[in-house]
Amino acid sequence: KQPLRRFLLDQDFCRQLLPVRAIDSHKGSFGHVLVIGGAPGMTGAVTLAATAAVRSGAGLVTAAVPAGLSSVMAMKLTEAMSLSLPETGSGTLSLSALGVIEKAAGNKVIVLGPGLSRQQETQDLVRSFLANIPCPVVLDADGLFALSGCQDFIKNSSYPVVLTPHPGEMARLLGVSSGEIQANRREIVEKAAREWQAVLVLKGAKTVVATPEGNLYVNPTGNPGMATGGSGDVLAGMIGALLAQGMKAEHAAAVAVYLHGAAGDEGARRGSQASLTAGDIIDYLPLIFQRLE
Ligand code: NPW
Ligand code: AMP
Ligand code: MG
Repeated sequence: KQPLRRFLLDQDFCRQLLPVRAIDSHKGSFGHVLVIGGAPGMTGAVTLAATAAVRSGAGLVTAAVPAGLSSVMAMKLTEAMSLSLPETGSGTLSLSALGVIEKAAGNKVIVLGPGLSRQQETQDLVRSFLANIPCPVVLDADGLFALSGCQDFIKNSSYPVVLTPHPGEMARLLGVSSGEIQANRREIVEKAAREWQAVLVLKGAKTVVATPEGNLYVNPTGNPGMATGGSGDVLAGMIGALLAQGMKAEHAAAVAVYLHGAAGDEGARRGSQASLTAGDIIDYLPLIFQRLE
């Protein structure tokens, strides 16, 4: 077991790590994020993740959703592209989407899980994907649901994996109550990051990011106004975008967590915590990035 290095995240840390845009750069310089998710009734989650990725500097973003939803996605998204994937009878992603995903994955970063659903075949698809990870991955939401008992898959990945559970999802992964997670956040996240060999983002007030090597980042930004549907989907897209721009996984996760909270704080300050929406977090990102440029 290696010694822990603890960091309190701040603006200078983010400024130092964010990629500088070279004068002759082009969209190919900033990576391609492929957001995979969506199910009937949950197109919003993919929309938020994909839009957040666009607003966080990714060169290209594609939202890959079940075929029946791709025209809805095309209506909702302008800057991001959409990709139609094979679907089950209930309109969620089917196992045969795996081949398409593997083909599309080259040179991309995948954000897997927002609004995906917990339909059995869709969950099987996630596990098949995790058994042979083709590129850097951010696993969130219903993507995390499929990870229970399969943590060894990510341990063997040759690409970085970032997991973004809220306390309820972390509790499910460990088979304990969310109360137990909240009572012992740092110790639990440190241990899981080491054991699962993944960058772990345990969300909630004072989000903590832990690495397999024993680094631990604590986030001071954010507020209870962010306890609203879709906030986490925004964060997943942001982490994907920073990964796609070439940041190391732990830095992409830590910087995205800080900026996501800062955007939520700005939204609450100019409006109110009660009225804050996940979309507002995205809308304040330009202001937050401006402070760092
Ligand atoms: P409780 O209620 O406190 O007992 P789930 P989800 C617990 C999509 N979305 N601290 C909570 O426990 C997502 O992307 C789509 C402690 C409850 O049991 C997913 O695909 C949207 N406990 C899907 O919905 C917008 C906490 O966890 C459980 C906790 C399901 O995701 C919304 C709830 O979590 C949403 O993002 C905390 N801080 N937070 C859209 N517009 O399309 C949660 N819990 O069952 O994992 O469901 O997070 O809603
Ligand atoms: P999710 O539950 O996946 O939608 O994620 C919720 C997001 O909002 C995470 O990034 C949380 O850290 C953030 N969030 C929720 N509640 C709070 C809170 N009380 N203080 C700070 N951030 C919060
Ligand atoms: Mg979530």
